Amino acid sequence: MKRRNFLKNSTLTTAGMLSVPFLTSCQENSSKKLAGSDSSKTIRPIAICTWNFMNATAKAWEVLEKGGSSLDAVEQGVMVEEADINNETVGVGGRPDRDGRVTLDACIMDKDANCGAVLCLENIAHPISVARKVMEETPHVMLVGKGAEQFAYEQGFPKTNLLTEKAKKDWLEWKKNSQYETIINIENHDTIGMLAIDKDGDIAGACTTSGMAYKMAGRVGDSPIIGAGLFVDNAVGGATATGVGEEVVRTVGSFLIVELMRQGMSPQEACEEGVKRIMEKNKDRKDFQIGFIAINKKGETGGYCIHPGFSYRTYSEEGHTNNPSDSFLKA
Ligand code: SD4
Repeated sequence: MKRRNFLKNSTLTTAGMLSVPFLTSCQENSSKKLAGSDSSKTIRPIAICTWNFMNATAKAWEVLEKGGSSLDAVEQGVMVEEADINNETVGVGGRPDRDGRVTLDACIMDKDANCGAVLCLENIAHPISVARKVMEETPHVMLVGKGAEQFAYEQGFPKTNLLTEKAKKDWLEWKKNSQYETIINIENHDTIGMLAIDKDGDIAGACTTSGMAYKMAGRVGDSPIIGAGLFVDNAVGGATATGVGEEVVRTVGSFLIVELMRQGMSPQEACEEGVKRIMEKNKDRKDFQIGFIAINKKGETGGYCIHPGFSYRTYSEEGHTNNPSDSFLKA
């Protein structure tokens, strides 16, 4: 049975319960205007993603420009990074766990609050597409490990070696010292989270990663967790995250940001508040990076991070820009 049909009634009911009283204030309270965006005007279609992934947003734009759905746009957009062996934090070429296994996490969410995720998936090059199949072809939201892999083969995905020679060499080098640490803006932070609005004004999002380099076997971060690494509410907007997933999970970061937008904050203000909540729980710790991006129903965007160095890419009919994000800890 298709998940869409299976859950149709219950998702509609939930959306109805969650929606309303503050919706209109989203626009009225948008005080900050971001580079390249005019807050008086609705900008869509539009695609945005974490970091400066120009090819990924260009692909998403190609879909949107032809009148394609935001769901197809985010899937096809992030697949570009999953296939790029030079991106060491996503898909093929991703850094392995400490035992040398590349395990991938991804999730996707559509305009109707349907969602799907795969966690700790091995040997499959495009976890985002498996996540979409989980959403569309099963009654479940998440599949993990061997079960997810088995499901992928059943759906026709080919077995692929994800560990490149370079990633293997780096891992063997790392094993000599076995230090488990993150280097801000350099290592572990090229996860792609993407949000898009299509010509009908519908929002979808996708997030995909190989997670933290040299993580413990079985470790999963925020990226495939709906509400943490990604959240979309078609009545309000969407948000997605990159960085140290444990901290994003603790505040259910992306859900929080969407809820803040529902209460009237602009995407920028909501991302700032999301980062502040994390820092309130980490008063003595400044050795990690997190970046959030968000979009609202009008196509206004925002991004904020802990440390300088994070940026997000926007692609719309107004052109494409790399937006340096303001940061909690100034340079
Ligand atoms: C994680 N949030 O697994 C991911 C890591 C990340 O770029 O963003 N990498 O915690």
